[in-house]
Amino acid sequence: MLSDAQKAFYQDNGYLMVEDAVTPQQLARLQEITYRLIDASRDVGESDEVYDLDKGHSRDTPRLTRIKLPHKRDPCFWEILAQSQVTEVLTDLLGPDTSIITSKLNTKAPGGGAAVEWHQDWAFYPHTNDDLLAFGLMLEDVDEANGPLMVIPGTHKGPLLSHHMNGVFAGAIDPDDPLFQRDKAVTLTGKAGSMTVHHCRTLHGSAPNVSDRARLILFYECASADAWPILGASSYIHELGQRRFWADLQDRMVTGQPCLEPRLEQVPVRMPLPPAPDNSSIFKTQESAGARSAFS
Ligand SMILES: O=C(O)CCC(=O)C(=O)O
Repeated sequence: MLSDAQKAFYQDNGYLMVEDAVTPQQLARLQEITYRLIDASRDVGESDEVYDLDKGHSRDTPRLTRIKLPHKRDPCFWEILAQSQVTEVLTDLLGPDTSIITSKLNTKAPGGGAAVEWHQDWAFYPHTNDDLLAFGLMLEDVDEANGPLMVIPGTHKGPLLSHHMNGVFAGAIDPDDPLFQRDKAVTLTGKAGSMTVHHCRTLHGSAPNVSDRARLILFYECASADAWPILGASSYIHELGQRRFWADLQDRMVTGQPCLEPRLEQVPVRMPLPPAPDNSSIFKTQESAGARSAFS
């Protein structure tokens, strides 16, 4: 699927835009399921295991920050990752054996949908090596106004910035960090069906949605099978115990086989501890830890 030039661009810059990552039929199906899920949130009064509600959510006006783990909500979300052109992009960049860490459908509502403060995904879940990436499949057009993803090229090869604030892991950098070169930011806009790719160490964030259209991006975060998680991140997997961990790992394999020999690389790690008062999502982590906003 990816040309050598695209692979080299990703290796050099730590991000990539892939146009027409899904077919029009696949896109239409994903949109239909997504709008059905959003509609079903009308009956939900507080955030739960499926929905993260945004301020102002009501039966009449559903406002969500996120649908959690979409690949567990409908088989179509799994098929797009495991049996489509998206799968080819995954194996082109991470090799034949890959697993999913998590998925989320960030649904920035029109007129204010929350910003995501600048961060490196790696700070949330360090592994034995950094062959991890995130896909962001655009389910509607993304432009400058509806809160596009922004990345700082090349930061995947740089240091891990501090994500601690007020003595806890805040899931965001300090906007005044001298290592934060905001003037280098690239904004990733595109047509529905386009997909962003960013490396787990690439610094990224996104502004609030100031348009009158929803910003729907389906994120899949994946790892090479030889990247093993380091204990201490805020993941359910650490609670599973050995037998359930193994069963869960089989379910999370997207392509190929689990790898029992972790590849240990010299990577910068700082454990995301102690946790923020509410670490149930990135939005809650950043808010409850008192992360300073780069967007206000
Ligand atoms: O929704 C976005 O714009 C960014 C999401 C993100 O970076 C995250 O959830 O880790």
